[in-house]
Amino acid sequence: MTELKNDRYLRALAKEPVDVTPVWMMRQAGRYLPEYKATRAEAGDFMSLCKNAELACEVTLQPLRRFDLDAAILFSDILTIPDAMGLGLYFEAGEGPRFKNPITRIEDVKQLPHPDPEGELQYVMNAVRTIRKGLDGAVPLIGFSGSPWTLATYMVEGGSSKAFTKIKKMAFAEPQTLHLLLDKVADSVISYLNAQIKAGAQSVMIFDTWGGVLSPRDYQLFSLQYMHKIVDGLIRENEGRKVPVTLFTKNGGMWLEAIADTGCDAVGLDWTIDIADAKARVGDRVALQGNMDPSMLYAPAPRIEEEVQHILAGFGEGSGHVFNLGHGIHLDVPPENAGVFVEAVHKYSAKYHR
Ligand code: 1CP
Repeated sequence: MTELKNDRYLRALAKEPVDVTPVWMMRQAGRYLPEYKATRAEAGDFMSLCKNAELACEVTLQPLRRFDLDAAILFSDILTIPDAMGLGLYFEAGEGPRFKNPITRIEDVKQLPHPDPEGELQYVMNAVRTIRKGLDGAVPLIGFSGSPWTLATYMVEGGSSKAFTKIKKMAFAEPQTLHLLLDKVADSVISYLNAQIKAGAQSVMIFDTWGGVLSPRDYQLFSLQYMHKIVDGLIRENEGRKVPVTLFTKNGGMWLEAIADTGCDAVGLDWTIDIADAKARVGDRVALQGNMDPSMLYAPAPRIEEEVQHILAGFGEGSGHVFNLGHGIHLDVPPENAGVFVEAVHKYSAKYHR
């Protein structure tokens, strides 16, 4: 076990003092980087890249070579679990992810297997182990999963969706089918994330990208309840250190108190909430991650710096803030602008940590 050379990210999640605010970017490895496109071309397609531990490690490290980031995130995807359950993940050019065998009936749900993290999903654990070696203690490694609700949207819709009609029909017309699915997926997420932790992930994040399309009552019932179950089932300490868990619900700003009540360590914020309000509501209980609009990276450098300073001022003095974008970086953002963003966070945050 190597000592971490930079543990700001873990310290901020534990609300321990830091010298500057730590920063990383959702989707920091990806198509906005020319070196990513080159490695992906070498791998062939996206899933082959995920399944090749050396290349997955390479693309994980690429953004860290360019920018002074305070955390690395496993290069993989949230759809690995449904793929391992036999749904047949594939990518249609320009169309995003698709499943050959979507879930339509309760019988489909009943026969879903519980994937073995060191079996069908071993390629993910191998990537975690290889990345930990490659990082050599430079910064912590974040593992991740989709939330059961978000994974279920892809499993039932058969791919990306805008209106979520199939899964909402299931939720409201046949709720027992959906609850059985969510419960099975939650169990698989627990063993998947615990395996990532045992393989070397030093923190985990749950992406609930589509929780915000639900009504408040249905969010609690179909999304938050199952994230709560996951939080309760996770390994919370490893290698002599806390393993913090961050929950991110896109468009979940209305529900911060309920999210914090799950016992998670941090809540991820998108840009539709003011971080000062978020801190006033839950900042004594959890750390906050966020929350610059990713489209701000299209702006000239002074505008990016101004926005970073505004968000830093909103959070104010002290630890408990991990700076990030409010969602994934866009694929046509100039990489230099991401550099301006990361540097600005470190430069302008020192005064809040004296
Ligand atoms: O190279 C390519 O063209 C494939 C694009 C791509 C990439 C780079 C996909 C397909 N997944 C990923 C990697 C990925 N996905 C990471 C690791 C990269 C990093 O952060 O450095 C992570 C954390 C994810 C998580 C993910 N996948 C989410 C949750 C986060 C979010 O952005 O909301 C979701 C919803 C997915 C599904 C998915 N996989 C890929 C795409 C294009 C999508 C989104 C489809 C949709 O919008 O419905």
